[in-house]
Amino acid sequence: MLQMKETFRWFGPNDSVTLADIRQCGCAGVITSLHQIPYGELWSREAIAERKAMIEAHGMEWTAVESVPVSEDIRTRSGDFERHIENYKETIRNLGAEGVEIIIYNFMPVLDWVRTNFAYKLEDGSECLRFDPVHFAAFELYILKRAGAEADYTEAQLKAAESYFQSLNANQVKAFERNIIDVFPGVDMGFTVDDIRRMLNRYDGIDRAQLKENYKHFLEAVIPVCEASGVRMAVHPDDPPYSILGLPRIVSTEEDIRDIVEMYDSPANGLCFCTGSLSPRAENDLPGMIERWGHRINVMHLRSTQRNADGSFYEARHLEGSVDMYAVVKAVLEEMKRRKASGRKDWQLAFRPDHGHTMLDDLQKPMPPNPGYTCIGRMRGLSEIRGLQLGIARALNL
Ligand code: DNO
Repeated sequence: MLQMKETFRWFGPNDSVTLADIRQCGCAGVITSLHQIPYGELWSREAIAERKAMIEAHGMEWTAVESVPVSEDIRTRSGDFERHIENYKETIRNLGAEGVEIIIYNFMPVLDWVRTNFAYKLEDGSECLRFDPVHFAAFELYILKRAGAEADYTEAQLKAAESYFQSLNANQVKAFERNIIDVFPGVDMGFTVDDIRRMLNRYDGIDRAQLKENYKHFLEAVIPVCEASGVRMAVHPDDPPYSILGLPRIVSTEEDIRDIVEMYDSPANGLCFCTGSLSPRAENDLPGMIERWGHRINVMHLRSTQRNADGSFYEARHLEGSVDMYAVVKAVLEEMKRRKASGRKDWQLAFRPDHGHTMLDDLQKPMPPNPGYTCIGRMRGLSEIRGLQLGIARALNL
């Protein structure tokens, strides 16, 4: 019977969710990174081997790296980008030599994923992550003070943003600011608003076409090294999947995916299919995208969002919300079946339940440094998807 490989994200030895916890959730592998190494620097073979041994000692495998971060120098093709690309290539070789075969990364300018609320209360008392364009407008207008930001919002949104911002006290403003500018997975960058302004300035003159050009250069440099090292790249979609801060975002739609696949034709140039990131955009037909681009998917993040009419969304339970998780899992199992039939060695796709709600005991704990990555909420999502895929595979004889 066909089943996806079950994994959990792990933020390394400092993560309060331990490898032993993850094993008890039933995972075969973890997805992790060497978060202690600064963006752009080299990962030595020794450091990789040490981390791998730690995971294997708990009876699991290191399924994929998330992420080997792409530095802002690489994305903007300025500063130290040539050295960073050489380091990236050497890191790929070292990962390949240690048998770690999948690298997740993103090409989002300046910020990684963005939410405006980390503790949005649901009707049952659990909490989830939420993005509200009105709150983001408040950040842009009153904290970042980005020139021209008004043009990205409607009159009604601007009004609502003003009253939202006025409703916050000084401590709330501070927390709100940190939530937006310093949520880089597994690492506290310590960025200030001025840092973000400086980073934004580096994108002067970089439009969509130029960012795609820079991305193409990156792929041309790293994909041949992947092919020679037995490593496959998996680009993570933009989250949310549209332009923010006036910056181009180029991994948001099916057209973007087609462009990326065509930029460099190789199985090593693949996708991390994140249903949660892609779903705030209603026209992203997720099962259809899996059907059409599944051959280039190298790993999956499974979660759902609930879209609202005002453009806001929150992270729904894994089997609820705007994502048809039944259709998604069915499409993935069918893709695995096609792969197996054609003799592909990488027929089995791995997924992690991306994010989970803060619920039960986790509500009593301090806000985790990695919002969305509580153990219990993710375990709930993993278990639900586990049951769903078992049911589909049995019923359809997959
Ligand atoms: C959010 C994550 C992303 C992802 C990176 C990949 O929870 O899915 O931060 O890890 O964008 O580079």
